[in-house]
Amino acid sequence: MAVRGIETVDLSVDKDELAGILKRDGCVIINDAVRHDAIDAMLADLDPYLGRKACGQGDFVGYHTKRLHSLITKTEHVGSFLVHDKVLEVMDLTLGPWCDNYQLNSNSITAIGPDETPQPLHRDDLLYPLAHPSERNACTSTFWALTDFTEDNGATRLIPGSHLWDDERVPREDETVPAVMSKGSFCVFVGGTYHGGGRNVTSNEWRIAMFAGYSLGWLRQEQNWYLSVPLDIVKNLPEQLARLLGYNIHKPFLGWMQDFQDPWDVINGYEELSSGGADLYADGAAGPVQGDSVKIA
Ligand SMILES: O=C(O)CCC(=O)C(=O)O
Ligand SMILES: [Fe+2]
Repeated sequence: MAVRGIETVDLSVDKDELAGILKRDGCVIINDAVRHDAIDAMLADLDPYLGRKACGQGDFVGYHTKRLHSLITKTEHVGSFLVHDKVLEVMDLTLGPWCDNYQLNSNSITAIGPDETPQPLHRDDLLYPLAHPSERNACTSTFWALTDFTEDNGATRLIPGSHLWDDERVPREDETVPAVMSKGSFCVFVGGTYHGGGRNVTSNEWRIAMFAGYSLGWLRQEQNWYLSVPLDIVKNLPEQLARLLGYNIHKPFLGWMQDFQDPWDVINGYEELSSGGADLYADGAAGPVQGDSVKIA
């Protein structure tokens, strides 16, 4: 029996309600968060790449699933999804308490085709050697529905509440619930929530998702953005997006360049040796301490 269903809310959902659902279930679906024309514009850019891309060759990546990465280098339309107000609100809630800033961890299309079998259930925070349940959430995942997600075409299956389980408890198929949602909605879940891509039993439907994962700003990112996105592209990104990629500093001084400079300042023309070094300590602090918002549990 499923633990409980996946709660679905509208974009207008109140922040406290959202926080309560995420705390209890570890997951939620936000309905109709973007217009279909924004999706269609992005898919039009990505279609040629998806057409050429081969399917995976493994139980985890699937045998009838196409994955496409480094989307920022392939379509300018992805940016507005990655910094969508509601997504950032969720990241403020689920990552904000344990870092001064969070970052993009990875970002890809996962397109599940006919005949795909279910992906093994897993937790996305398996990237990090953490015990469960943990005081801190290390990463939060979002799945945007670029096509309708149905039980038949491979909707991601989740186990609401499983973020609270310990490491001994093994997830069972009959505890999962499919994230059924319409094109333009997105599903979000914290790193400890068990989930997996669904089985596609249709004869001709591709379930297309855009995955964007975010993590605490002091962790190593899943994808190496510095080598994945050429600097010429980074320089032309909106500052908020470039900082999400990692062109940023986490207090007190993680990630500096040259004379303790913020990487965004450097790629915007800071000349090395032109200063003795910025003070990267937390604002107003007498020494190298963590920023105010970082709680050490
Ligand atoms: O595509 C999906 O629905 C899930 C994929 C997933 O969870 C993963 O690859 O980590
Ligand atoms: Fe996953």
